[in-house]
Amino acid sequence: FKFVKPQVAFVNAPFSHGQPKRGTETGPVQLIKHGLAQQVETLGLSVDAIEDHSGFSVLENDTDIGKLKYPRTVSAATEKVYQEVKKHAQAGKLPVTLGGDHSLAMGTISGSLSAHPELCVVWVDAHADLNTPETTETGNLHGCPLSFLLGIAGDIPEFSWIKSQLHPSRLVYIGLRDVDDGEKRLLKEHNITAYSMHHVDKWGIGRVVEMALNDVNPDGTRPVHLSFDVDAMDPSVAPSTGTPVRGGLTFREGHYICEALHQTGLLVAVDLMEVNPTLEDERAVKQTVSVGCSLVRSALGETLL
Ligand code: Z70
Ligand code: MN
Ligand code: MN
Ligand code: MN
Repeated sequence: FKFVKPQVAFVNAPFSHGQPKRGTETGPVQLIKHGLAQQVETLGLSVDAIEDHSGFSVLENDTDIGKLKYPRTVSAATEKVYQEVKKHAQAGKLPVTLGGDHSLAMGTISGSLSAHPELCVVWVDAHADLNTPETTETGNLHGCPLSFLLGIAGDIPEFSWIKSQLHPSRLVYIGLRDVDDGEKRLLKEHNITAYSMHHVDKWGIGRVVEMALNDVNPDGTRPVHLSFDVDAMDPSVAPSTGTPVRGGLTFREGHYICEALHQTGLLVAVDLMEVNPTLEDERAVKQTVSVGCSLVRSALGETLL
């Protein structure tokens, strides 16, 4: 299985109700305005016409389910992204989903799994996004997508569209530094491999990526889905995001991850999430959008030489 010069399909997902700060719904349009689609074409890849997706509306009377906030709104948005990513992935294209908040990964990874059942996931984030409806302290669904994908969220009928399950051994994290106590328990309980910033410091990003890929994809045969939360980057590199956490990936460490995943030839989908162009000043926004674009370019094959 190798994916050589795939057709790229951007999935714009203007959505913010998986977390409390409005603004991530303007992420996709700002990334595209910055020239991302043309930049990707410059890499020699063909890009689908950008579709204008509506239907990310906030549902009325969307009362909390337990602690979960905007559950029906999040379910509808993520299911829509699922259908989009599924359609493109089944057509042999490489979907690049531009968020939007990270709850959308329920949709993107479900979509990838529908076309690539052997999928493994590299989740680059300051946060584990592994909370269950029981363990979540905030009720924000962007802190929960992986519990739904792993099938450990319990039975929430509103999310019954999530059929495909990701086995915990097919998930690896890079960049963690703000993990809730409940999530730490879940990581241990399900034996999920995670490389925190401590491991990046200890071994360097080169060895960390090598080990991460060896953990989830030892034979190098499985398709890889990269879900990149821009808050994995240090706030000095990507300031315009809802929950910046100090001590993050440097500019080069973030790009190295993307470059190394491209080099595997196994990348079948990319998410770039949590860019919030309404936070911080104009310079910070421009910097964050620009970094987001260059991370995607690296994942799609941009090289330094
Ligand atoms: C916390 C929660 C989170 C992103 C914050 C934070 C989760 N663990 N994810 N920012 N991207 O609310 O569950
Ligand atoms: Mn589309
Ligand atoms: Mn996240
Ligand atoms: Mn995060």
